[in-house]
Amino acid sequence: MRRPLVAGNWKMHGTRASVAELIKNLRMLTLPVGVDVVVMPPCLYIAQVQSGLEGKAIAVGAQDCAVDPVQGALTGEIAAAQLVDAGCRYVLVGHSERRLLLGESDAVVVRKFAAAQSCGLIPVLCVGETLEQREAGQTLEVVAQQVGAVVEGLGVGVFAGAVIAYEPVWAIGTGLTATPQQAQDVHAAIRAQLAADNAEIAAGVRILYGGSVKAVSAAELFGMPDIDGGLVGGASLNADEFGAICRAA
Ligand code: G2H
Repeated sequence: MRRPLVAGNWKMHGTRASVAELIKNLRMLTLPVGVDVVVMPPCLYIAQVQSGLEGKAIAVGAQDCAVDPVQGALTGEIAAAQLVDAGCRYVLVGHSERRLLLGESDAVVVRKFAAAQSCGLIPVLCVGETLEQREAGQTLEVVAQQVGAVVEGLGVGVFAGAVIAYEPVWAIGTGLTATPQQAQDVHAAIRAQLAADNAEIAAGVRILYGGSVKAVSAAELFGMPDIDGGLVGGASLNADEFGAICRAA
């Protein structure tokens, strides 16, 4: 009953020329019916991608937004309302690269989540543990804290229509993928955490897996009961590979 979603996070990759090439190749893809497909280019290229993909069933999203939803004096940031104006439908919040490399706290992530939703964007809340935390047996605790911060700050109701992406940090861009069972265990724990507050919202929220997803690993991951699609980084820069991942959802 949950509609699968596959999102391509292009991260800080691309030039106008390479983006044009990727758009051309994405346009040629045969995409599955019944699966939501999104690409998230660097902000500079959102307008190019939005117009380049016009008429194709691929939505555009952003990789981050400002804590304040509307435009104002916040040098270097981009407001959720501006992302909507540029044609975005989704936005990542709390990607681990921002949490770890830029020091983004749960409090900041909660504000970004709220800012996104207040403008009608679908927030994709990224959560996940580091290798040290997994080895210390803290995986479920860490993820519960990251999800819990949003529930405590905004209420469980905000997850109606929102998306969660579980991305173990040790699997991001490393070529290591969580086994389908490792991922399923965390996805089930997230859903159970939300169900403790609201069973209906928990049953409806889409939880994506991210971390070195490739065409070869996608079908098995997406076949798990609580995995509703993927957040794909490196592999989303190749249209054929991305298309194959979408078709596995
Ligand atoms: C995890 C993922 C996409 P990759 O960050 O967000 O990237 O698939 O390259 O591990």
